[in-house]
Amino acid sequence: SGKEKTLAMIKPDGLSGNYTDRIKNLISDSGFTICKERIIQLDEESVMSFYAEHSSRSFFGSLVKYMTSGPVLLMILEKENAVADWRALIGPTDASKAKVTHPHSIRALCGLDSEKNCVHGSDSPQSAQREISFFFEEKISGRIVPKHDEL
Ligand code: YYY
Ligand code: MG
Repeated sequence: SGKEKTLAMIKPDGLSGNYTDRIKNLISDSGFTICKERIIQLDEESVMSFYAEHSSRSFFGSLVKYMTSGPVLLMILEKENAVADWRALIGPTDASKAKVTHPHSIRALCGLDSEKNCVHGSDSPQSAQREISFFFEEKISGRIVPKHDEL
């Protein structure tokens, strides 16, 4: 029963809407440790690479625009069963449905719809490994925002 890591992201609307403190409180109250965090302004190239599995979907262009509309907060979260537990805490993809079916989820709290759903979570341990290395080990294209911008 070792600890597991997952990749969490507060998307542009979550960050600009000042939900960060509430989300971080939910993170620590749920037993996660934040191992590393960084704020970055993603560019189109890095979003297209991050969401490559969705590149043929009709919503892809709009998704890229949304994800580059402002800085995001990236976090590596750690606990036992981190991947599944973080997915459970954020709730379903469509935030408007989450408000009905999962009213205590983070997406219900701060999301809007199936695109603007305020947070991301890796969907499997394999995805978590890929996404953590994508954002924390590779030199991704995008602008690193100085830490004091978080406040
Ligand atoms: O993993 P999760 O974020 O819950 O959903 P995915 O099905 O992987 O979709 C990734 C991302 O794409 C979603 O968070 C918003 C966007 N999206 C969308 O804009 N419209 C949809 N109908 C489905 C997904
Ligand atoms: Mg997904």
